[in-house]
Amino acid sequence: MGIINVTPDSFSDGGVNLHADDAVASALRMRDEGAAIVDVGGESTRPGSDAVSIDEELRRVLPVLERLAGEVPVSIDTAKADVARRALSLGAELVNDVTALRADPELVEVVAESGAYLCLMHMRGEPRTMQANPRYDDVASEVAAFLEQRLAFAVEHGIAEERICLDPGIGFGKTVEHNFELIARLDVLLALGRPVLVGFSRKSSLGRVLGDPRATTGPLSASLGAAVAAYERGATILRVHDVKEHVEALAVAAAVIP
Ligand code: 9MG
Repeated sequence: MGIINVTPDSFSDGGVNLHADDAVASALRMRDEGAAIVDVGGESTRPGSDAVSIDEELRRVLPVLERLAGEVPVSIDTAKADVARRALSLGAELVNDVTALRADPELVEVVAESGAYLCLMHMRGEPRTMQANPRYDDVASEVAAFLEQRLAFAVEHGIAEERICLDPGIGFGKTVEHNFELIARLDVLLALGRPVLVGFSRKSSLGRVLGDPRATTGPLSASLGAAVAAYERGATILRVHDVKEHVEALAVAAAVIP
């Protein structure tokens, strides 16, 4: 899954794809490099970020979605029912909701009625405050319990279980240690019986584990290491900025791992 942030303020690529022409070109390049789907989002979810209005989110993503329709499978990264509805009408196939259907009570119905795929992600707190001292007794079990409950909620509201994938939410209310433990113990999430999506690409925990305690991003080399580790432990979808390099690294890992 290639990342297209149509935002001015995402940490590692803020502004790069803010203009529709650039976002479309990036998405088509990612497709050509081997992305199975591109995840288009108009609201940054980086730690400390503020929410944007529906109108602003639509203004950012609609011109991109219009031009990608029929060109590449698209996921819409949003927690807002109105944005998801418009994206799905333009052909988006998956709704990537970092709030796991908790932010907008109408979103569950929009996804159910459309028959779209859905990604349910774990987040402790909200982006503005989530990195303020997150604590867990057992991070893997607590994240799994949350995702199990959100999966049940989605299915009860008419979303087919086969259409749902789960995501530990790397960096969303977690310390560096929590993030790496979640990958080490991915089996706890896989036990829920759904495909797991992992988004470690360029995240600050990578820079921090490499020795910079104030890092806000991580390098490509470290992103590749994390993606291969997640793949080895059973992740099905890797959400990444650098598609070509990840496709190559994962092709080699796949050649080793049957
Ligand atoms: C939008 N977004 C930013 N990071 C993400 C992650 O790790 N997973 C998913 N599903 N979405 C993310």
